[in-house]
Amino acid sequence: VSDDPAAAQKKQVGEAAAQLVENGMVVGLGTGSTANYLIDALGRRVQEGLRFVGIPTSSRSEQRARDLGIALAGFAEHPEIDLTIDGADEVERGTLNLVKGLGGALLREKIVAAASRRMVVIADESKLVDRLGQHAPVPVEVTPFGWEASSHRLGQMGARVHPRRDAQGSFFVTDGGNLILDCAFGPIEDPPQLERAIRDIVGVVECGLFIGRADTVLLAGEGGVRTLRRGA
Ligand code: A5P
Repeated sequence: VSDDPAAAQKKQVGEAAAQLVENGMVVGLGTGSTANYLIDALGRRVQEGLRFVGIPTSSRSEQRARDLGIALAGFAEHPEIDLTIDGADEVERGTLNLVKGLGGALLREKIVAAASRRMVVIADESKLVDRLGQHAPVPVEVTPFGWEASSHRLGQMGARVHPRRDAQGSFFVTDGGNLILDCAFGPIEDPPQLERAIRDIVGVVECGLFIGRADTVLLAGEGGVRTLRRGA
């Protein structure tokens, strides 16, 4: 917590969101440092007797949840999810559209979000922006074959494109075996249109723009946790 100034807020909002889970629910478990606090708090609630099943959005979250004794399931048993709680890299004021995927899990995160009746996003105030793309690049997951062509096309659409690398300098490989191109577009005027245009590129598997998926954002700031609702 000490080397991340936002960590106390992430912890606070992760713990608040854990209270939304009720007995019998199927719950999508997000990825990232904020979601880790959620998973830890849910692990404690399981110790106290809460019964639910989790569908994790990454192998990291799966491991963490398993270690804490949280029951896990897949889409074969539960093709529909009651509630997903996940972090975000940027949240657009008003629309609650999101940029996600700086943690590398955007494909699974989007599949889980799409299967969910409700998506609650947990974030600290630094994530709230007037325009998506203000701080974060849009991560785009592409197949390894032909990634250079996908990158070229994204460049023609106005992005500065950086293939993501791991700490050793090799290409970062997602849970799905794909690559990520971090695409800096600057402030995005029309995120729904950009999402469609990116997804139209052959070789693109998914992109980190989440349009109309979050119903609610729990936002932690110095004054505590406040709730933002879409359109409000
Ligand atoms: C993971 O792929 C992302 O979508 C995360 O939700 C995002 O990076 C948030 O991470 P933090 O909670 O660590 O900021």
